Amino acid sequence: MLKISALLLTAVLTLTVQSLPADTSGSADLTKSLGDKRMADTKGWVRRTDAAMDHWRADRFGIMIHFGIYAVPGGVWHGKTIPYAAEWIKSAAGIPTAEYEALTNEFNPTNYDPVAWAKTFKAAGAKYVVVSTKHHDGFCLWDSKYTDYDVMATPYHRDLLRPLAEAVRAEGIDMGFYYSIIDWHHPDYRAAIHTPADAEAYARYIQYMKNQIKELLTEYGPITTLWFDGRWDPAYKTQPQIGKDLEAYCRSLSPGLVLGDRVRAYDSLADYNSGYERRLPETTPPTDWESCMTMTENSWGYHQSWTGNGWKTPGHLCELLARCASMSGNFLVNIGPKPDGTIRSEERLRLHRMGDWMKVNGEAIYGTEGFNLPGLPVGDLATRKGQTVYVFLFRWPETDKLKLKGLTLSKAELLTASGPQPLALEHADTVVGLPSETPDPLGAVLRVELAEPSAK
Ligand code: FHN
Repeated sequence: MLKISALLLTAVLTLTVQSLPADTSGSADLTKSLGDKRMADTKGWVRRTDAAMDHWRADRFGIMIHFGIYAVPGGVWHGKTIPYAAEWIKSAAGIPTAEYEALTNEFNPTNYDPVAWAKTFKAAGAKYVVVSTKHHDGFCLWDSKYTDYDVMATPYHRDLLRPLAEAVRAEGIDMGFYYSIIDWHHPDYRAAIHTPADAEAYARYIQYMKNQIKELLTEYGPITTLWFDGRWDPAYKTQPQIGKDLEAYCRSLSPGLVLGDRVRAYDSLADYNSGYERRLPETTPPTDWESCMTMTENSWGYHQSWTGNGWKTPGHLCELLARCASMSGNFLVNIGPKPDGTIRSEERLRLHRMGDWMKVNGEAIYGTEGFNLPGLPVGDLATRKGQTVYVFLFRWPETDKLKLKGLTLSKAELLTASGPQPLALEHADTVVGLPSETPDPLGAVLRVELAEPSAK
């Protein structure tokens, strides 16, 4: 309470929130044609080519972490399994606020080992991490000056973010923060604005967000990306100026910051399209983009039930990663740590299996762009880096010959755990000598050199 009272004195409202008309000009047709309600207007979108954005783009593979007091029930409330995203349990199980917030008394991740987490992320081959600092329930994982509803109110009583940011960076991985615009806890949050009093309250809430964002962007070392979420409530969605202002504020605090389009109302794109949630686009989008993906069907936070939840195999996850790279997009795979602070074995196993695959095949992912190679019997996933083309063989051809129609090749090799295996060329576009079995049950990569610059 002391923290908040002190801050009330200094709180200054910098934004007057009024019910502005929705700025959706131009986006409706595009949205319809792309069949994607989240896809915003690409008109006027400029691809960022500065070093920070190029770096983000080259990373291709990141890990998202959803951690909070919802991990304590882990999708089970009063003995009943709630078959919905575990981080939504307050809403999905209709838990009264006081009862939900009492979970702070039980949140005590004593086995939390950020160094071990960071080593697992490194072993997975991830290049960036995005951790939920505050989800829709409003609970904060750091010692925020602006609320008492944070980790300091729990028996754990220690900032969870600082040691994670340090450990992640020590592994050479970029640190990013997820931040929910929606807040079920904050008294000034409003889903919709009905009265002038609502507008005033919401303005105070926006200032609260800004205060917290300043903490996150200035007190935790270099944060490469800020991942906003929950822009769909009318209070935010119908007042696009709020998002624009928030975006400008973030950029003023951290000039190279990479921002997904969820910082904005549904009116334009920011730096990339972050709307591909638990799915991938069907064709290469005209913008930078990222797919965030659960390992199970639909739970971001820890859910006790793993079996029967539509989980993905390690091979499936590698294929999704390759599919993203083949369409010049990033892949952000999620984990939901357990309430004791450890990463569940199913997730650890998948991250390690992905890492083993990336050790051999990562050059086909990092720093590449999608390459158009349609009509192959083995699928059409391919990337390119300069004159090198990588063809993903998630379906093994079961024949020693593969024709890459339209390409003029000078060299072909198969990437294997014991190094590149040279293959012969029969014609300028035909690779021969493929072994009868795939060198990697998760999916192999054929690396070819183009003999001459290709327009593809
Ligand atoms: O409601 C959230 C959900 O819990 C999760 O955080 C995902 C991650 O992209 N985002 C929201 C739904 O769009």
